[in-house]
Amino acid sequence: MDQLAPDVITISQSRWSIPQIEALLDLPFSDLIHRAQLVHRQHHDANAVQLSTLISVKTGGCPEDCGYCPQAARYHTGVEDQDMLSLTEVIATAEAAKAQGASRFCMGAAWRGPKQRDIDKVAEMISAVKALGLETCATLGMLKPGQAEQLRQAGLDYYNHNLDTAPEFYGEIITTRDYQDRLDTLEQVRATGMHVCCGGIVGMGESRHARAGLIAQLANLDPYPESVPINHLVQVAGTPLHGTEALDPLEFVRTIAAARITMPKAMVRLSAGRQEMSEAIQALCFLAGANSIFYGDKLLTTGNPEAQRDDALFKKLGLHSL
Ligand code: SAM
Ligand code: DTB
Ligand code: SF4
Repeated sequence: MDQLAPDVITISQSRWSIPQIEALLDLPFSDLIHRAQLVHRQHHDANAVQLSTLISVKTGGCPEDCGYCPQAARYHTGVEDQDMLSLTEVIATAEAAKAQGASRFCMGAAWRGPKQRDIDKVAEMISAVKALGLETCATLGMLKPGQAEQLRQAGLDYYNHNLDTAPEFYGEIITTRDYQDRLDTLEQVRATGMHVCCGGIVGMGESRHARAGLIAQLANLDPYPESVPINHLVQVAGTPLHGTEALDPLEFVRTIAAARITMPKAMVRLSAGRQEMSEAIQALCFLAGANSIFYGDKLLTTGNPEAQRDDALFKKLGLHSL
């Protein structure tokens, strides 16, 4: 039997220790999913999943050394560099995404951080996308003082900046910016009143303890992020993490459940890695509390399931889109 009674589970907790999260991850699978469902149904429509479309507004040539990333200039991954897209191209893609059913549009750029002229251009994109009635998100790297406020004023609803992994494992993956830099950017975003989108990547060779450490970091942000993307590493040839031993897919599902339980009101996003995942595992992720996906056949540079495939999956599972 589950050690904790259901009424204890539904009381929200403001701080989570790593051992508490490890205890969640260690639960029998059915108990963990049951607890995640209890929390999920208390705060969300269990059969609704938000559709978010991604666009890479500036691709490749990034000076950073994130070991998972196909866009880092120092790795030879075959990703073609692309200067910033025009406003017209972004609007056309956002209109198409909306017509296809997306309600959220996320603009990503392969920068360490934006320069002032970049902010000016992205601000125009944000305003135009917002004017289409889409929820807006941007992920542009580290922000300097004042930049988050300019983005907010342009109409940005969420800024995405991931912690990626636990502090103890972080140095194995990235050396060109540290954990505190990421926390500082998140703090700047929070200070403007914008929503925070912050998550991480699993399947990078980290331990279960490190996955618990990532979830603890996210859940203990005060307040915890409104949006939590959980990415499964997409292994790209040429990156240092290519060839990492595959993670048991059920371990990914457990991580989603832990995110749901510890951050009850957040949108938990089943993010990168769906193309390599079976429908059954995706269904378990929804059961574990994921309530958003990237929709459309491309993430930033890698593939994502075709929209028609996702439509068929939603039909099979009786899910409706938000
Ligand atoms: N350059 C900016 C930055 O890193 O802050 C924004 C764009 S970056 C591509 C956004 C996020 O995508 C990263 O923080 C990482 O979590 C995720 N990501 C990048 N490559 C990935 C991969 N191969 N598999 C899974 N997630 C990945
Ligand atoms: C996030 O957490 N995942 C998205 C979004 N935020 C920007 C990016 C996934 C990128 C996967 C690798 C690629 O396509 O380049
Ligand atoms: Fe650059 Fe972002 Fe990729 Fe890191 S994740 S290499 S910062 S594009």
